[in-house]
Amino acid sequence: MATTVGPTTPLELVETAYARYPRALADARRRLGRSLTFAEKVLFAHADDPGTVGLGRGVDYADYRPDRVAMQDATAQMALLQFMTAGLPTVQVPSTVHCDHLIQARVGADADLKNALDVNSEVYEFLRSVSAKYGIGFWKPGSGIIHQVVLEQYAFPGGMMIGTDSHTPNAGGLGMVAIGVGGADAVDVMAGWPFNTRVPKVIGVHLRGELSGWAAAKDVILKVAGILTVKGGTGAIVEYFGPGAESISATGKATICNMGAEIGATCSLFPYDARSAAYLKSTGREALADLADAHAEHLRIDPEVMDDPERYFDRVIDIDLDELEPHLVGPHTPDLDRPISDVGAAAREEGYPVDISYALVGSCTNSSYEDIGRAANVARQASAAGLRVKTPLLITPGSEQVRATIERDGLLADLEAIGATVLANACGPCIGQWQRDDIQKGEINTIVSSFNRNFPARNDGNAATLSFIGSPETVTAMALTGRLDVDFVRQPVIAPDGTEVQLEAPSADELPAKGFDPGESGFQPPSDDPSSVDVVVKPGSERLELLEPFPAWDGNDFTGLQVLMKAVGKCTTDHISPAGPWLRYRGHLTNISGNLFIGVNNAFALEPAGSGVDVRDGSVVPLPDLAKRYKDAGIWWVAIGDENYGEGSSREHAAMEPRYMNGRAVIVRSFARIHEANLKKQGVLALTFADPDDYERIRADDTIDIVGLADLAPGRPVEVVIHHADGSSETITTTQTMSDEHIAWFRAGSALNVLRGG
Ligand code: MIC
Ligand code: SF4
Repeated sequence: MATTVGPTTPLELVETAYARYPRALADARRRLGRSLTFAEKVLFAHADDPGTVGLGRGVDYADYRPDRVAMQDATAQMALLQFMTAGLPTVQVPSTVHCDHLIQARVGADADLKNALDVNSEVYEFLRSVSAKYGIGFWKPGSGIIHQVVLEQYAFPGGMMIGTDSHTPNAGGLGMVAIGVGGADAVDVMAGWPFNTRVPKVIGVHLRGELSGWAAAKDVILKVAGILTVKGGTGAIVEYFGPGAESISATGKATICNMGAEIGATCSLFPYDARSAAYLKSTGREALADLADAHAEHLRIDPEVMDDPERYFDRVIDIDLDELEPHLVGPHTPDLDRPISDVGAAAREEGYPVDISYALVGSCTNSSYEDIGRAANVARQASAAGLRVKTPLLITPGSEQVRATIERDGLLADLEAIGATVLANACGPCIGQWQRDDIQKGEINTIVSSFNRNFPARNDGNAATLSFIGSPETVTAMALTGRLDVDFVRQPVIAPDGTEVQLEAPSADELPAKGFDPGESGFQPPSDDPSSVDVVVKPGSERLELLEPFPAWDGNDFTGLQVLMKAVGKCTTDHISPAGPWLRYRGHLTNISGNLFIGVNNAFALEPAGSGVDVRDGSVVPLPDLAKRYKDAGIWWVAIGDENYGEGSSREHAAMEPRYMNGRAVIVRSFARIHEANLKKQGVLALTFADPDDYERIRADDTIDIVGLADLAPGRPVEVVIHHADGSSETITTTQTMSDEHIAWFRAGSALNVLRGG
């Protein structure tokens, strides 16, 4: 059955979703014997069978039926190359593709977009035609960043969606359980299968007081990141509740949910309230707001839970918004959190360069009308006092609708008046699509942004850049002071004539008084004659390559595996398979495998990052070359990781590349959720040291056996034998989180092989 996909969510889809609530919640209350959090309500209402779905939070695997799927261009290529092999005529769930990641920021919006259309034409044409053929809605380059477009058009309170991007949880700002996944998970759902995941734990964040002054929604999540750290949300939904929630706009709530990805949360969620209704109405969805009003009791926490949260949540965090100060996190990790007032001292102690080389506002996290409005308010104060930025300031609007509206309302002009440059409505510098000429590689320098991630080399490809994150108004104020060590809340900015200007806390409309200007529509519906659409993947293309199935498991234990590398400390997906210039090969597994592990700090060859030792001759070579050498020689290998291995992005390339290059297993101290799921999907064994200290036992010239694989069963530990070069050996225990279904994928070679066969 073909699904209709339009530029916005049809009311019927929401009605169908709401119709499931009364029965599902009755089942949930009966089975749990208690009241429910909002997250639990949404999960039960989307369970494949609410009467039997597993109840064990953090233990059971469960099948859910999401209402939608969204994909962005950098991950959609691999997702759709996989979907094409499933042999289905059309997707079974409303799905959309959004072109946002491949636009490089160089000079400004118009020229950059033109250039992107030119250099990426083959990929855009592939995505456009695949979408047209298989019933998928297509958003052209320039229409905006996936999460902003989804918030404006598709998100709805009490809905559930998955998206092939880790910041999909942005839609939680409108009360949607929106989960970031790898492409293979999206393929399952588009093929009509349920989305299978562990029943999440639920962390409650109780918000008291009200946001005011310089404190912004961003500061709430920066504070939460400081408390929970980059792995504290793993396996959990973070549910916000309490009176403070109502003091935050819908887009501010989305900012908070968006950046929940940085604490590893499965997703984050706010209840439906008057601010959500106002946003729905302002974005042309009055009827949807009325429908949500009529179902409001389902779209928030039960009162008993609000009164006694400790009883219902796995953990409760309390934040008093009245006391919240603006914060800045960084460098190199989003949980290194400090109030602005402490940043100067930290910079002196840690030796961070205090002159800021660039300031960047935008990204999917912080590019709403209100965000730009507050930044523009700071800019207007500056202009009135004759100030201009001391640090170059780049602005990336989140969507065409936001861009057209902030242009119409003069907010862009306010920012341009202090010297800001406006870039295309896209990810741009957030994902290394930033051609920066002012510094050399290796030069230590400080940047501040309103983005969400600050891993080394992420923005400009330079691992020596120290990247700090704050709210858009904080970043704008810091562009005016030009320095990390000026506390703009309490200290003045010095004008060129020497006068002192004290910036005041900004205020701005949360929604445009004159309504949104939709700008140029970027939506293309699927074809009504799919058989007439040809999807072209040119043989020999360097950008796109059809996929060959990975071979099935041969039934034998893995013996004599080499250790390709042992990651020390942080190893994010930006370390495993960086983006920036490599985004170019996201549809070509062979070519993108040329970046495998090039950002990793390998214990066996620390300098330069991304090197490994060929145990056969002791030579030190780049890890992708080493993996290729081993593959060409028919040698299988394992990779070893530290804590929270695979943190960050949903890109499944970070799992497909090791598989393709002869990796059999990844053994770590702990995994980030999406990456662990991606490894399993691609048939790689994802193992965790039962004793984290066993990580220390692994040496460069060891060989590894992974034994007892014929008896692999859910929850059963897996034995690993380490053979040292001196002839000694040790046996250690690892754990795994495979369900029967995951074991079937491993045996078949990948989840896709199972889908194709079934
Ligand atoms: C990111 O912010 O890291 C990305 C780029 O949006 C990724 C997706 C990708 O790598 O394509 C994400 O967050 O999942
Ligand atoms: Fe794009 Fe950055 Fe958001 Fe990822 S985090 S979707 S790269 S804007």
